Amino acid sequence: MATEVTVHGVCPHDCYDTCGLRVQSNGESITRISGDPAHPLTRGYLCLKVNRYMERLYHRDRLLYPLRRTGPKGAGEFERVSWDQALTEIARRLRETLEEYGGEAVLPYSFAGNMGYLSSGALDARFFGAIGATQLDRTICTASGNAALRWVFGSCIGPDPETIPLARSVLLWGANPMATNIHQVPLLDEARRAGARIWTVDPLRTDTAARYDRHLKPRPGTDLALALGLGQELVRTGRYDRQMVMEMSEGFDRYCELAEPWTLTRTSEVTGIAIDALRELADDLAAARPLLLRVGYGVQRQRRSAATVWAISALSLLTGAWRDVGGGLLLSNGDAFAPRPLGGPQPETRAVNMVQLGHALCDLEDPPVRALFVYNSNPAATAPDQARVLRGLAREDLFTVVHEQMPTDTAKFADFVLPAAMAMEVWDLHTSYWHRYVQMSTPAAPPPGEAVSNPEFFRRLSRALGLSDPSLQADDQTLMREALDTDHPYMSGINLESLSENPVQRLRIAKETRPFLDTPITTPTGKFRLIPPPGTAVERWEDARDLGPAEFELLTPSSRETIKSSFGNVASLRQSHPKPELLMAQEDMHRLGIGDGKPVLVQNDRGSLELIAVPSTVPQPGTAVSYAVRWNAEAGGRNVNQLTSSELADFGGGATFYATRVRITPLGDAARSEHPAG
Ligand SMILES: Nc1nc2c(c(=O)[nH]1)N[C@H]1C(S)=C(S)[C@@H](COP(=O)(O)OP(=O)(O)OC[C@H]3O[C@@H](n4cnc5c(=O)[nH]c(N)nc54)[C@H](O)[C@@H]3O)O[C@H]1N2
Ligand SMILES: Nc1nc2c(c(=O)[nH]1)N[C@H]1C(S)=C(S)[C@@H](COP(=O)(O)OP(=O)(O)OC[C@H]3O[C@@H](n4cnc5c(=O)[nH]c(N)nc54)[C@H](O)[C@@H]3O)O[C@H]1N2
Ligand code: SF4
Ligand SMILES: [Mo]
Repeated sequence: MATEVTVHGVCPHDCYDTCGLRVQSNGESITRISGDPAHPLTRGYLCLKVNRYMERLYHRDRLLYPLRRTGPKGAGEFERVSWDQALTEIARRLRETLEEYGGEAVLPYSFAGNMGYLSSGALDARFFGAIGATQLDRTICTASGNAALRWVFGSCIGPDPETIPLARSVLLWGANPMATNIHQVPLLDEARRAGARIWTVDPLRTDTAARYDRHLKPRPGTDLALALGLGQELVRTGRYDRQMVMEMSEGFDRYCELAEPWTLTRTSEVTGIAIDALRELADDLAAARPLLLRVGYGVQRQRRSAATVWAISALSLLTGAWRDVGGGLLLSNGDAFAPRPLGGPQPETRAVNMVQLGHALCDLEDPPVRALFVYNSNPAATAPDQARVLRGLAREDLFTVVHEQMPTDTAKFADFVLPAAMAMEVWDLHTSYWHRYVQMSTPAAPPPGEAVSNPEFFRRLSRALGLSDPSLQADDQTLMREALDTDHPYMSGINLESLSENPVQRLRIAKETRPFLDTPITTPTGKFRLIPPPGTAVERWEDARDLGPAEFELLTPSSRETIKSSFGNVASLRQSHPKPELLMAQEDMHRLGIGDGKPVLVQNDRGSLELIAVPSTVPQPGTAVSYAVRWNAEAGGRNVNQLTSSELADFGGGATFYATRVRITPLGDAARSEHPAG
């Protein structure tokens, strides 16, 4: 007889909130997933997506058995094989590659599909380290912003989100918590009820911008000018924290030199924000306390990403925002956590920047990439410069292994697809890049079919290849113990025993601890850096080239219904937008003769894509929006990443997804005949 169990789970997806889950099962399969009310910040409720998790967990397309390719690459034609057959063949191909080309011909590709400690950067990293594979620089999301934070502050630490209700002025800068960080919304609302003014700085009229008090709409990619302009105004009027700037920082003179040209007039011209609004914001920055700069990753998917995050960080120093509990700058709390990394020592092999996967697959030599292992990621849909990525994945001489839960666009290109367990079916430990809780996730039921966890997949691969190092076979309990075996004071008393009793534990750091005032500044000199990160061209400003008549800035930010491509096949989340859409300002559609709901061709030098045009007040004229990212399979094998560039941002190697220019033209006679004047 099956027995009812309820366990504490953790949402594994790449999201600020890292929610606590309550997972019920009958011992054989999971029967219900809800929020765990015992989590102090995620408080027992879940987002739109994870409220539908049962639909994803036992989706009829969920991968249950190993598959071997039978058709041409990308056709998605497979036959079922046993794990033994799959592993024997994979090991044979891998040995051949290692003998003929060496370890660097093998490329792992993974990101944060599952953020658990055991699920990424653990036995996977040990395995690829053991065979001397090419390293992957995992840059696609936060690299430039985080590099800028580490440059200015020494680490990615911000105020505790539990202190947000204390703030009396909040800037949500390139962040859209209504979609991406839903558990922050009640904290912001609480601050507002207590009298806080909340600003949104976003080119788009997002739900977040609509909810709060003031909305500044910079032209995409001009936030560096905005931040320097505000800083210039604070310095010019003498309204800055002299002690923080003079005694705790270095490079104030250089900062002043760089900010000096950014008068409010010039700032207004470049950003498109009215001078009065700039002045009002500068006044708030100068006076309102506690002041929280809640920066989102949206500002750092532009060309001047790191310089922008540096300049916004400088505002946190000029204003002395860090002095107040509830104030400071919060982009990431990722470095507040100290579990021990599980990946082990890595050999000195070449590195590939994951943003440039297309280039790596199509162009690398000495050696070429001959074998690709994808897990926790779906690059055929999510990587930029997609045409090149797909060309690379289609290479007949590339051996591709994909460990997945779903038949993704990437899995379609695999030689072997291996079924992956879901988070509610495996042991794991989780931290968060936003809040300060460590959580243990307990499996509620076994994985269906022959699906296995990420650590188990890599144990099997290591055995198949005959690798003898015992650390490659470490079991889950050992890995969890190793991760928690740290003498970091924040982790004191957080161990397997205490987590088994209470699976949601706060780091041992008081909410009132002010980063960098009550804790050390960890830059090499122990001072904040007002000098910009090296190589960022702060002064070489090319004014944004004017847009041609059918030219647009294309933004492809996070959708409320998915996490990037994850959840893209959950039907109930798709109902309201069955086809990939392009949101445009009504006047742009009218000007170009584009009818509501009509197809348009969106193109640039990298690729093209058909989308359905929908009039919207979200974008301003000259900007168009398509939420990222839809499955390629929905639209003739392509999505918006046909249009995005693999150019790297200014520092830290990050992606530039939001620096995309496109031309938009109506498609089909129907659209044209409705607007003969178009
Ligand atoms: N529902 C949902 N939640 C998610 C995700 C998801 O896809 N869906 N993704 C997860 C992931 S992987 C991440 S990294 C986080 C990201 O979550 P956020 O940090 O919120 O970042 P983004 O969604 O990339 O962008 C936020 C906002 O930046 C704006 N933006 C774009 N360009 C500019 C610019 O030049 N200047 C300014 N000021 N703003 C700009 C966009 O219009 C967007 O509204 O969210 C996570 N949570
Ligand atoms: N145009 C555009 N493109 C973007 C962005 C954008 O804003 N605009 N954002 C970028 C950002 S911020 C990010 S972070 C990337 C994210 O891009 P990806 O890393 O590709 O993230 P997902 O699309 O969520 O795909 C994660 C995959 O991992 C699988 N998975 C989940 N859990 C497990 C597991 O335990 N084991 C295994 N083996 N697999 C698992 C899921 O089924 C899913 O297919 O996308 C980037 N792409
Ligand atoms: S996706 Fe984010 S908000 Fe939704 S349940 Fe997971 S962690 Fe929570
Ligand atoms: Mo991300």
